[in-house]
Amino acid sequence: KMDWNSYHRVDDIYGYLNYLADTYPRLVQLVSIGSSYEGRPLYVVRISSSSSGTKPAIWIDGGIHAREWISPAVATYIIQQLVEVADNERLLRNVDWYIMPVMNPDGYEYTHVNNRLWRKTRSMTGSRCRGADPNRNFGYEWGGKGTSRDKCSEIYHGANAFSEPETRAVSNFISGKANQIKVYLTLHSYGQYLLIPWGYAVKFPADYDEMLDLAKAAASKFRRYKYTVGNSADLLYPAAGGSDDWAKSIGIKYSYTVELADTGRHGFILPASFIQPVCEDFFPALEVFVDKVATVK
Ligand code: 0X9
Ligand code: ZN
Repeated sequence: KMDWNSYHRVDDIYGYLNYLADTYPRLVQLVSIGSSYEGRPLYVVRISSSSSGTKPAIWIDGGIHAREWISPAVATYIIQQLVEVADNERLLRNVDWYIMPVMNPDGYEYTHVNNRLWRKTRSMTGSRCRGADPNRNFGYEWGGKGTSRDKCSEIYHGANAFSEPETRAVSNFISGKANQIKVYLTLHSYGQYLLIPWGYAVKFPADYDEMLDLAKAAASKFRRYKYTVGNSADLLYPAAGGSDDWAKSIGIKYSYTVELADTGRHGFILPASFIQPVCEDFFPALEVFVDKVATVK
């Protein structure tokens, strides 16, 4: 039904999500939170071992940036592990999961069919250049440093905050569950970093030390790939309008951007042979987040 030896098209991934929802109806719900610019469904997988959504929850998204193919691959792997591996049941005992493997399905398809290195959404901008950078389009410090109003730029921030249907759908969904969601993880590539807000400037949230401790604990779980932990603007560059900053700004305490493998040898064009090792290396780190948010151990 699905494998982690190759990168998959959106239809394949969505087929797998539908299969899981059909096969494990008590555990898995497929929620369509909206439509992409080109009309594709925006799917969030809810994984919960209880029918009432009252447990603290962890959100994970992938595929914000179209060309970062390892990100949807890791997100679908996490879904598979949580749903189909009995040994991982303890990860569901005290936590609900919301996982959106492909936040930018139009861009992702475009990288498969037209341009492997496309990054943005595919919305019409009224110029010859399409798309906004979804990770500059969130409504916190929108339009600040590390963004561009040039529609042809890779970091075009969009016409306004949440101008893109994809970021709007995500923000509406998460806002409605802001009290339940305790951890926000957004999967990107590449660089092997766990990035802590703020990203819009080299500024540190008041609870930065707690965020750093948890990130370090997660990073200590990685065996194969070494991850660097620290402030996003400091380690990379200032970039405003990111999803991580927005999630943090609405009160989701543990909000991180994960830059998956590698460190640049292959970069965005990570060979498919890396999928399995990157997934297997990453998954155990989730335990650290579960233990942090679980009400009862
Ligand atoms: O620039 C980005 O959007 C992310 N790096 S990537 O190479 N995947 O494009 C980093 C985002 C870090 N978070 C914020 N700047 N808010
Ligand atoms: Zn990215």
